[in-house]
Amino acid sequence: MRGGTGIDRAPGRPTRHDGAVIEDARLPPEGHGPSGDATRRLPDVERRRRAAASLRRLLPGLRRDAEAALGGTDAVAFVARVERSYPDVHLPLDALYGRGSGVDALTRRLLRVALDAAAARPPELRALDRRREVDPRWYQDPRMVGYVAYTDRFAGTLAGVTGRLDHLAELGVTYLHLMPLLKPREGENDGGYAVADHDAVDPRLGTMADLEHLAGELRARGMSLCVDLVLNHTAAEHPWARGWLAGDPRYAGFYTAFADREMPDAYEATTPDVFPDRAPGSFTWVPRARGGAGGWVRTTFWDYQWDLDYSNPEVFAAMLGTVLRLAGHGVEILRCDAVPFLGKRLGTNGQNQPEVHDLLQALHALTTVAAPATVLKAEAIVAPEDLVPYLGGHDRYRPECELAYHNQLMVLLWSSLATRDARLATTALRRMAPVPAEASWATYVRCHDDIGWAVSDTDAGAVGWDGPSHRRFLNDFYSGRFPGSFAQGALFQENPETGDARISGSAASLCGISDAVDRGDAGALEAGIRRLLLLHAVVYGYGGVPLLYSGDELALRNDVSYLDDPALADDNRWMHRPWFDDRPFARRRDPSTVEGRLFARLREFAAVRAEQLALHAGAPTDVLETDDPAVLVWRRRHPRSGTFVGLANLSDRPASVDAGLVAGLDTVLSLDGPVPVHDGRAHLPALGFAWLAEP
Ligand code: OTU
Repeated sequence: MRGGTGIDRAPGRPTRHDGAVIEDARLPPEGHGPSGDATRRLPDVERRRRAAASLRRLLPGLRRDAEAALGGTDAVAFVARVERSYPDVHLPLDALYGRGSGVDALTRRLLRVALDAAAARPPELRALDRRREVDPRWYQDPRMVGYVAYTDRFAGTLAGVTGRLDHLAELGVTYLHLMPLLKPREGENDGGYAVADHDAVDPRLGTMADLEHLAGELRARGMSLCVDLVLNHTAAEHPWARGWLAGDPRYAGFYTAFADREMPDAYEATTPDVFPDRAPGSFTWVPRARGGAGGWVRTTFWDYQWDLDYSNPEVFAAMLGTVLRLAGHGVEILRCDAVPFLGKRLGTNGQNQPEVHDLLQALHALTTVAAPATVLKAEAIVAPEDLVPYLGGHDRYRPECELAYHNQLMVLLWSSLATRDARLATTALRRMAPVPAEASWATYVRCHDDIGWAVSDTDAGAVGWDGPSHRRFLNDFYSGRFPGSFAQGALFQENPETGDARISGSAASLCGISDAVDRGDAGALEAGIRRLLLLHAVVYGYGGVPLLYSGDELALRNDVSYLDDPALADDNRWMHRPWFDDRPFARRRDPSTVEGRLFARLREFAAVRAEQLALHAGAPTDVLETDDPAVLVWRRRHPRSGTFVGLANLSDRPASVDAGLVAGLDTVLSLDGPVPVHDGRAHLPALGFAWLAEP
């Protein structure tokens, strides 16, 4: 039951991926923000002084406790981590919860949680912690290649994944993201993003012991396990939610609810709907329990996903416990879901608020203290200027997430394929702020979600396009409505009030492979394969950690079988969440098949990538201007290996760039042999790409 009553539906309501609105998101005027704003405005030096004094008071006791809990060198290492990270814990907690002196006590309490978690780590994980303290930027190694899959669709169960590790090894995978696998609610569960128990695995997939076992097997093969951390909400059936509703004092203030529509209406006036077609609004009416809570409960996503209220430090403490337990089970990378939404402010779009960054910084610092082998990956599908801060790129640098999805690169690649023109990509990528050297992008072509056209109006304007019309064009193009489109996707969450929509569909289908197969057109099939490989070549060679989405290595097309399952039928994102199919899999070594071509090339991409020091993710990527609008050019420089240049021709015609861009470089990867240079130009065929590097 979702409240639609009395909500102003006038045109002009905020749209989700509308650059114009994203750019309008401003902090509320002074005096309207949470109390932490006073702390946030203090000069850095003053805040650091407070933190240093607080650490001095705490250290003697902490040393004793660490010695007792860990002993020996582990205790020394733990205390060193606390000393190093203390400001990164204390400053954000002070901004979030620092009314009076309570923050010192809170910090002490949370460090105790971290110490207990460190002590509970099994010997193999302590050994991994050691390694990662020696090599803290391990995730930036050019050998890193991620693979993203649903456990059941990929291998049936967690135990079944073991049988697929050779497949992953062949693809050079060093990082396995298994889609949500904690116990979800019954029935609809948003693909597992409605968690009913953080301490249990979905029984259909296995047990926590299976998860630990798999993590160990992966570790033994040099692969890291990544799991989703759904921070923003729990299922309505989660014990925290049940406890809160029943009035259990341990869960008081865990969720937000209002007795009438006044505040929900005020919030919704400026908050875009995430799922406008079936879950409009951001609040759901929940009848009040006797002696307990209820009312209009904040539900940003589906009505059965209740938003946690992080203005309550108990919620933060509870989530920290969850994180450290998952790390203790052997999870090395936590994909922090939907993080932009963690802090809500009236009068804003409810995303990317200062609290969100404070929360992530504190969570990150405490995780590093307890389990230094662990890294955080931000899932923030937002405008470019809002994205870089999740990697710690803010005015006052403070470590935040080591990784974040590069949704800009993903969106701009799809946009460029449709327009056969790389200028928007070049402009927008050049305008992005650099990321701190210790952080990296997770680059990807497709994922389990829809594609939201996060193209900003400013970037569109810079190449002479109108933002809204371009986004409309992209929806028309990828839903296949646009005349001559090669794509077979579908609109997701079309919002008739705003005209906004996103796109579902598998990479292969969006690249034209479905259309070509349906029409039996060999030329079109060739172009579709080249598009799919081109996108992956950019993503593998851009710098960062490339994430391969399961099924793309076999060019799997849209799968409409989800329509037969009533729990899935209303969410067309399931069309691009494929079942791993043994028939196409069996063709992967046959170079005369589509599967064989994709599989062999992706193996090659990973192998070549592993040898390119310039693809170490700590080196910056520079996107370069060029005089041929069809070509995306990027350059990476590494002090040891020298220069690396990537070229991608996103059009269906031959293209060329100034030969000076590639002077002295050899082609290390391409579909078409070494890049020919003549007449002062380096030439690429239609949909051609190349990586070039110093010999
Ligand atoms: C995430 O996505 C998940 O990836 C989705 O599969 C979930 O449905 C959702 O959270 C709720 O848990 O809006 O359309 O900026 O864009 O978190 C997908 C982040 C989403 C949001 C993103 C969200």
